[in-house]
Formats: sequence, structure tokens, C-alpha cells
Amino acid sequence: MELKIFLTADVHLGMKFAQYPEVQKELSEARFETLKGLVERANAEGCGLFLVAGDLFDRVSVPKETIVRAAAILGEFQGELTAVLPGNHDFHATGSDSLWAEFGSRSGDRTLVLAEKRPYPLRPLQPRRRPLPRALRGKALGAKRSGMGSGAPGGAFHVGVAHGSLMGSPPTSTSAITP
Ligand SMILES: [Mn+2]
Repeated sequence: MELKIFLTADVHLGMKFAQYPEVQKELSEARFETLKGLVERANAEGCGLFLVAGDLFDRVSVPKETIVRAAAILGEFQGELTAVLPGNHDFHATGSDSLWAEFGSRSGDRTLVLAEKRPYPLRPLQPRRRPLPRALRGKALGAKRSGMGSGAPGGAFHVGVAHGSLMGSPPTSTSAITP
């Protein structure tokens, strides 16, 4: 049984780089190219889950075009599921005009925004193109298996995902507070 996960974080799409006006556009564009390259690598590696562990976006007020482009790039992932955790820069807020509502509306049904602190079962996310691998059936992102109604035989994968510093493990520099 195997679950191959591609993990990234802090892509910070939409970063303005205002302090570098002469290369501002190139630096901003490079973030999109990087994400594209990551998705291509994940596809080449045959990953089943593409996981973004926070700060896919640089801030909650990124332009709509940035959100559309991000959703399109992630939509090229050929695995079973893309899961995106909001971070401290692109935190989750309710409201139909919020970043994540817009992102959700631009993403397919195999993209999951981990907006709440709870386990997310993978079962409802049935693949469109091919059967869910045995490794992913009845599995969940998050903590305990109980309450998920999994019923899957054998062991289960539990994938914890977080963004930020660990409690009780103080950062050694300010960059560790807002990486
Ligand atoms: Mn961050």
C-alpha cells in the first residue's frame, strides 16, 4: 500500500516585490512558473496527493487573476487529490468574496481547501478519470480514524498538515514566525 505525496508550501503567489522595481515582474512571474514546475514534477513522479501546506498566496487580497492562474496550474495535477491548507498570509475567512471562496469556485472537485481544523476524508472525492487507488480508499487527512465511517480494510494513512511554528518550540529567528 503506497501513498505518494508531493508537499510544498509558501509559494506566495501574488507577491509584489515592490522593493525590486526593475525585476518585479520577473520575480512575480517566477512564482507561477515554480508552481507549474512542481505540478509537473509531481505528475512525473506519479504522486497521488499534491499538498500545499500554507501560503499558496501571498495575502488574502491577491487579484482575481492570481487566483484563476493558481487554480488552473493546480488543475494540471494528474493525481487523485490536491489539498491546500490556508496559511498565515492567505488565512481562511468566510464570505462569498473571500480568497478561498473564489479559489474553490475556480477549482475542480478534486481540489480540497483544508479550511477547518478537522479530519478531511478523501472518500467523497471520487476521481473523474480513473478509480481511486487502493491506497487512498477510505483514508483521511487529519487525526483519528474514528468518526470517518471509513470501513476500509487494512491500515489507514493519517496525514497531518500544519503551517507555522510548533507550540513549545520557540522560533530561533523572526523569520520562523512568518516564514
Ligand atoms: Mn507562512
